[in-house]
Amino acid sequence: MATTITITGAGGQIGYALLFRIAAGDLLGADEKVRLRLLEIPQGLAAAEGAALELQDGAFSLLDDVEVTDDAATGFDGCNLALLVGARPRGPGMERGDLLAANAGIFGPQGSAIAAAAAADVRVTVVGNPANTNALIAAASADGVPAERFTALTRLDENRARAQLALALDAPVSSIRRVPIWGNHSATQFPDVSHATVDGRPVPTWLEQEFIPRVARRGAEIIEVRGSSSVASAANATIEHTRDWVRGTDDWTSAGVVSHGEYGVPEGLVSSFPVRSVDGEWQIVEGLELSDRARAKVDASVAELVDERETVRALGVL
Ligand code: NAX
Repeated sequence: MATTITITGAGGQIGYALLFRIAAGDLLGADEKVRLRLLEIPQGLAAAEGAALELQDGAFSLLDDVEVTDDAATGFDGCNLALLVGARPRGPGMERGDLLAANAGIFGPQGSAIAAAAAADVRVTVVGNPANTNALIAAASADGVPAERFTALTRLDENRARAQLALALDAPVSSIRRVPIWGNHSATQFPDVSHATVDGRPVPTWLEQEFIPRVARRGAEIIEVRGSSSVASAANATIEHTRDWVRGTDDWTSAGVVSHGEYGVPEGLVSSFPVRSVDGEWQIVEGLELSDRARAKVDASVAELVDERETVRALGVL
């Protein structure tokens, strides 16, 4: 039996970086066959079809089948894992409300199509921005699918945070653990060093001042230097997030998951938390102490999520 994986925006940059790693077994391991569904809009179909031809040329032994489509019902048919990468970028003169509305028009119908066509065990990773609120909209539109099956990617932020700490401390990145991201995948995110360890020892707190803006600005820095937004690192984080969800974790990581009121985050919001993956489900790590400073930072990012939800509600989407 192969696992069916749907990638939206498969003709785009992150899609291109994802497809070949999935086909090579990086997501589900070297023994698991995969069936890929590449879902695009009509303008993106040619690029996705080109990628599908290249997938053939890769002669991947794990790749059972590739289908390219612009029809959501076909794209999500029998899907076990959905990686929602395709989104509407912010165009010139577009306000934040316009961006939320345009993406609600994508993620609402995709949530409905997932509910109608996907497999009963479907798990959804939303990458396309604004990722947290897009995940919220998709979940709200997917009647009968538990909201916990919809998550937003904040693993890239966590990876950036761990890498920056490793550089600052001149330590291997593998020695840095427990650097959760709280809140929204946006400039308000709170990368939290207060629980971080390097080789099991606490990380000096003086790092925080320099570190938080550096992590939050990293996406902009990549654009400045590279001339284009993060692609391979985003695909890598998408694979790590989804792989950990399926296979489990032995320590904390970060993911945007639905709140049940943990840490005072309003119920129903998709917010990033420290999480563990146990038996195929994300569990929020509870009981952590938050300093007043940390609390204020979490609250500020969560306030932005509340505001996004209000904007979307005012549009009549939720
Ligand atoms: P690209 O513009 O290269 O690709 C997007 C693709 O999505 C295009 O091929 C487009 O045709 C397709 N698309 C648009 N609407 C669609 C729809 N309704 N159904 C299916 N496909 C659709 O962007 P790329 O660099 O690949 O980035 C994709 C998304 O990831 C963006 O929204 C970006 O902001 C977001 N990111 C999220 C990150 C995260 O950590 N959560 C980090 C990286 C990235 O910035």
